[in-house]
Amino acid sequence: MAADQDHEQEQRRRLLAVASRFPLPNGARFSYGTAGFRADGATMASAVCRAALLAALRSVKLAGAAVGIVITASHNPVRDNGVKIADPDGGMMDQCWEPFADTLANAPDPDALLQLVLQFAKDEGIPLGRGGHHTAQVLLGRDTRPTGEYLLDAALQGINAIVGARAIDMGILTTPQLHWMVRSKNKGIKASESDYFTQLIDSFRRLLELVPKDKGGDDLSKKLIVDGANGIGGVKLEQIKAELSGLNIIVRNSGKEGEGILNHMCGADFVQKERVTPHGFSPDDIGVRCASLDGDADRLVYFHVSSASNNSVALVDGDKILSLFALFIREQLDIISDNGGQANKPLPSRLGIVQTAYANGASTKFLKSLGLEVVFTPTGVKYLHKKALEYDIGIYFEANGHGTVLFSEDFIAQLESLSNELCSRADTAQYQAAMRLMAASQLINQAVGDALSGFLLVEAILQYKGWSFQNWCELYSDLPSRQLKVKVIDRTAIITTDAETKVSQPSGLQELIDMEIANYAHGRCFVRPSGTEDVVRVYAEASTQEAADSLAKSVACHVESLLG
Ligand code: NG1
Ligand code: ZN
Repeated sequence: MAADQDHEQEQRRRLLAVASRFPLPNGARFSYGTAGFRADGATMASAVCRAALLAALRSVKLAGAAVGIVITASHNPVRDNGVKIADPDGGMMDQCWEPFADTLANAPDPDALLQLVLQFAKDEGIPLGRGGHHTAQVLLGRDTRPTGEYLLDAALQGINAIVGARAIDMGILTTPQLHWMVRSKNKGIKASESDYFTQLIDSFRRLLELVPKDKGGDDLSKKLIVDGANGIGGVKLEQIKAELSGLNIIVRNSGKEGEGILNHMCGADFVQKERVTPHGFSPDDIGVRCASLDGDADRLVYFHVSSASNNSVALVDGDKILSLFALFIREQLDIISDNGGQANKPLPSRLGIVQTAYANGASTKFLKSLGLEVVFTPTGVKYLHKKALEYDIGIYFEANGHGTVLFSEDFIAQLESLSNELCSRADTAQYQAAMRLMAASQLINQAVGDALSGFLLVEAILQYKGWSFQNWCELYSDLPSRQLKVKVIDRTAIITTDAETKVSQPSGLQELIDMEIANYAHGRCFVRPSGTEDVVRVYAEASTQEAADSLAKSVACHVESLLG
């Protein structure tokens, strides 16, 4: 009893102490958006400390399951930083805790913070102040930003503010590595960085072993130049590339001293938005397949340097990566169910494709033409991921290159039992298709979009199909599109419905958008408030680039005059 009281006192003391060590900067206001908290790195210590404290609370609530903290601002400039929390399954923190994340991050003084935590713990039934054994564990990862180390310290202090919580620093990692580690740890499987690499290298090798003998390709088809955005992805790729048999990988913007600035004129976000070659690429690279990662390696796009006279690129974005994955998986499922005269037990194979309104209309049309089920969610990985989990195999991608393929446990179990049944007939097409799906499920990150595992799956599929970059590009032609940002006084004045494709407020805006769309052949346009920047985004598509530009511009003018 006395010991309990001591622990309770100790708990209060620690919360007050940490809150006074990391006060909310004057005038700051944090909001836990689609990417967690983001701001100038130098102003983030209190938000990072409190997010880490929240992660520890979440771990206590979930009976000590490992929870993750990633310190990164992804594709944003090097001076920015951010923090997000990973749930025990490796996915994003459950949205129902986001409002409290905001309240906690904005607590004005130590006493307010203490009261908020105590009240929240009471409401949520979180047993605080139990000493003696580890009641919570939080895994920490950070990217290569210069503010990373100082924010790591703030995070460690936030975790240690919860009695019984243990912080485990996993070091400098890609965002998907940390999510993978959290998931693996809670599944009771090996969760170190070398386990992650071994899984990638082994499953990639197995996929290559299953490439039909008449496919594969020549030396050029095995060459890949990777733009590492001067971030952590390039560093990790350098560590494993020699072990990726069957590929000749050259890393540029690798993050080495002197090579350039993180995400500056390079990386997946730059290439996808600007459609030009990243820093370090030139017409000498014409004809070679190139890929760009973002600063924390959870986004991936491909490109070809397309012209010697200007720096334009032929882009393969997340939609086309998704389309390649969908084709491959559909093909393997068809091979398995095509019993070739023999009775095969059908696999439960509800295959679902999840996109957002930013997906190019041509990709959606292509996927539907394959007879696939395509559904839409609002922008933000947490929505896409959740939807994809509803299927036996769910494939989701944002156009910007964030996405993955999720295999349900039930599906994997049935796949395993099918391959056991078929193993005496290892030369059959069915067995090999089952093995390909199994290897793909081990290669592609099941926790979150992962540029490293994503590009390895792309490379394996291109070799399996014997396809060039050009063959892949020609799956369909993107409709010309334009994205604009509009600065408004209050972006929350825009409320959307139908997976963000329609505006419900302010009234009258949707009618104006519809009127503009009616002026363009194949016109499509929507607006939504960004979840990560203080802007309203406008997206338009039409049959020509001029038309897409002009549609986006007219709609942006309406937004500006109503809300600007
Ligand atoms: P916002 O700022 O809400 O549009 C952006 C991206 C998202 C997602 C998040 C998280 C676009 C149009 N939006 O969100 O897809 O990646 O950042 O980083 O690309
Ligand atoms: Zn990222």
